[in-house]
Amino acid sequence: MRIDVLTLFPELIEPALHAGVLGRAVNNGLMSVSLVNPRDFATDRHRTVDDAPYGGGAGMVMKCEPLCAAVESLIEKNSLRHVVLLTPRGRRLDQALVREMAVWQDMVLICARYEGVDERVSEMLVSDEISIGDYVLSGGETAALVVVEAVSRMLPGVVGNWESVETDSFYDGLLGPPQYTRPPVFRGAAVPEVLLNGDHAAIARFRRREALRVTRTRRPDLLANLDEEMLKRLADTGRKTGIPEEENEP
Ligand code: 9D3
Repeated sequence: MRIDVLTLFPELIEPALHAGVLGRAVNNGLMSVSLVNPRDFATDRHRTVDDAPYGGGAGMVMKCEPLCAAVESLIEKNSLRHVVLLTPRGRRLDQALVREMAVWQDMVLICARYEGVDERVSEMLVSDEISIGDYVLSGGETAALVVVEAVSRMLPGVVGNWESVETDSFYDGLLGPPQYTRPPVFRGAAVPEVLLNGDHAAIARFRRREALRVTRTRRPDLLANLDEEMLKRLADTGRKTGIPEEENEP
């Protein structure tokens, strides 16, 4: 997958591309991420990228010309089909959207600063508008990193340990169970016995039950969204009947 990120602050994104799981994916060429600064496409003496809003009001708006010139140079180079604007008004990012994006050959992510981009950029060039959640950021850069990292994990070979992707997918739509490591007792607090005894079927049942308990306690809204298939998978690996019977509501 090829991703081009359009940003006035490439230095905000650059170091994150070379750390951890994402860093290995980029360094191994499993995905390529290029940073493009719209300022490099401004043609005036001061390389202007923003201007005051028509109609007045606070702040500045990102100008059409440099942004469009930058996007169009990428389209020519790569025959791009997905031009994404990161914006608070966009479709909320979730794992379902991440999966949709993971099959795209390429995308350009446009990061806005100031009060946003001239509406005409959206109308003329943008195919998708995405938000990462209902809180106010100062620009799209951190949102772009969220998209790049989440999408990268869905590409074959990026997460070295495929089991952890499978585990994530098993718990798709659920929170994970609590995890423990050594020592078996820490300041009087013991690790649940079942995890120590090597009975893998019992461990699987325990974890599934715990995942459901944690999800019900912390994010009951997630349980309402589970689809038929997911409920069946959870039931199949359980004792006969699955979810409702095994859960002991306080
Ligand atoms: C305070 C200005 N707001 C007036 C209603 C509009 C506004 C413009 C630009 C608010 C935030 C931003 C900058 N945010 C993003 O570029 C952004 C974002 C976000 O703020 N929250 C969640 N997802 C995203 S994706 C891009």
